[in-house]
Amino acid sequence: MKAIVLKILHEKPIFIIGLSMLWLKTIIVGFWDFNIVLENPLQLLILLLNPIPFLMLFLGLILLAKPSRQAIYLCVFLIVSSFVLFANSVYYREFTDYITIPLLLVGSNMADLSSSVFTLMQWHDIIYFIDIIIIAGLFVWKKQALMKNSRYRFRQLVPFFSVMMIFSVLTIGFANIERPQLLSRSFDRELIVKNIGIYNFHFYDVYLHMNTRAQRVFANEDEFNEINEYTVKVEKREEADYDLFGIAEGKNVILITAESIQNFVIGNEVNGEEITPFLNELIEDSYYFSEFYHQTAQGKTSDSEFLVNNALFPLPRGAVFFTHPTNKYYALPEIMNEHGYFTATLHANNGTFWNRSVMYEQLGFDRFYTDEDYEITADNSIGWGLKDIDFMEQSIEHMLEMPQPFHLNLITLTNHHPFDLGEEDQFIDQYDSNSRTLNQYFPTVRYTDEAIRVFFDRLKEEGLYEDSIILIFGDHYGISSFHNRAMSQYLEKDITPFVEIELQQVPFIIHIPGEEGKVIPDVSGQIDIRPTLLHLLGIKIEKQTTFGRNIFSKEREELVILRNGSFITEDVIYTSETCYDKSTGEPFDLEDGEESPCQPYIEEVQRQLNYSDRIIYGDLLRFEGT
Ligand code: GP9
Ligand code: MN
Repeated sequence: MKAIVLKILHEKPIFIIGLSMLWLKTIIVGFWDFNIVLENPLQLLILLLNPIPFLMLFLGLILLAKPSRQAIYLCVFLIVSSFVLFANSVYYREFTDYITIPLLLVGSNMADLSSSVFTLMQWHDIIYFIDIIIIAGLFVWKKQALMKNSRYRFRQLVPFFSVMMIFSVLTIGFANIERPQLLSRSFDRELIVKNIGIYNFHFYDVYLHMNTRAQRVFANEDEFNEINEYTVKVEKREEADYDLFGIAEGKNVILITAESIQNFVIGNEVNGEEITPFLNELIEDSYYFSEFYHQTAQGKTSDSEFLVNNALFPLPRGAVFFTHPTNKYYALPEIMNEHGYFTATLHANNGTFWNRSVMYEQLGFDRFYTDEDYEITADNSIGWGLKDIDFMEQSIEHMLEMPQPFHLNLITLTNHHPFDLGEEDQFIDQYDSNSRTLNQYFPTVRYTDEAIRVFFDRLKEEGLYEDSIILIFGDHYGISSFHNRAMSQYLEKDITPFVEIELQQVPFIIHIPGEEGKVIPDVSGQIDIRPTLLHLLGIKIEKQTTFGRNIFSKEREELVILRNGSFITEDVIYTSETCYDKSTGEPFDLEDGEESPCQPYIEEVQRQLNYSDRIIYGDLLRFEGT
């Protein structure tokens, strides 16, 4: 081995320089952009080790190529790897997550994200490409000295590849010591990347991609029955409290998906002014779920729609709207249709975004009002499209034409990253911090709040209000952890992992005209919206292979599962493999051998996520009722 390494060093030093710089860069941006925090020396060792097998593999492959082509292959390798790193970093800034293959298949959506992407770039991003510039310079300047024209045979490189294998085994071995069953059990990509490294993660993702594709072929009725039996048990446990059963029977249903509105703005102020004056007022005479979490992942808004319509979890990778639009579902619109409702979604964006037009058909919506159904001009749009106030006003006009009772989902748009808003629509001033995103967030939230006020006023004017039940919920976070410093300044507290989970709370409000207001403190999440709504409407359904629970049920177990495997109960928050005491916000101080209060839930959480994924990957609902 020593001989071959010396030979490469002697004959092709530029390879070693290039790959060493890539290695160093990968480590630096790990800390810098991917927020990697080390808790023990083993984690440092893992971090230093895990890019090595990948780099060695490609070095070996390039060495086997024709000498005249090696320089070009090296450059292509460095450019592609750097781009992978950079693309992940930009994505991570907005989503605190890594890119997966199904996400790349969402090409059309990515184009729409361009306005957001530019605001996410930073001056120090030059680090992602500086090594390429150096290598290109070296090639021009001293190619002869830094790269001899020698060729390598596979036989010569056997010791080299053997050492690469040893490094691979060590990387996987250490990762498994640090986190047993890492690859088979975890839904948390941050944890996976931290332990196996960003490059290996992408290989693992390719494997997952192929594997999930195969699951439908091997799925069978027994698998469905096993999962169904489990969900039915959950349902039985909770057939309690009929207090509110049917109180909204026969009413029009209006669900408002409030883009990127988090719960921390509710009842809160910025520069001494209320951020959501209308919602604050509305809560006074509504059911307000004060600890309600979004459960979305890479599919963002579409994931929230999936949760609400199916009471299943969205997928751990990609957006189910794109990956499984032809599955059999028994979704909310279909149920409402069965009960005589006209069902529609109203959203002033194009129908292909998130593959909505295709997925909505499958979910059973009668109609999808897209950008083509709205009058959109330069004056009434900003950022992603039609401004929310105009959207609400024009939606009312559509509603007046619809058959009743109707079940509608209105999806707002203005409060979307990067939160652009014209002067004339800023009802409150921006915040002042180092994050332009957070600064701009407050006026756009305030604007959407105003749009909802306009909507309510118009409902009343048109006589639609009394006969409706209105549900408002936030689809997902608006401010990612990339803005933690500014967030910490605003909230006047440190943003610990515990607080980060708290920040995943979004508002959920159910307004039933004539009913008194009540704060419901139970821990709940988007997956619970459907059973809760059906309860209020007095609708009971037979097919119940779902995971949501009626929040009004007194016997409901308070357990909310986030898509990455974090979870929340009445007393604990579990995240990043740490069990936090909700009463103190600190990790539990456990004696040696003492079981953590989170332990009893861990298996249940994994099981539910796993079952839900198997339903989707295996298209198991096609076996329901057969
Ligand atoms: C697009 C809108 C925003 O139509 O729903 O989608 P998001 O980026 O939040 O998923
Ligand atoms: Mn959204």
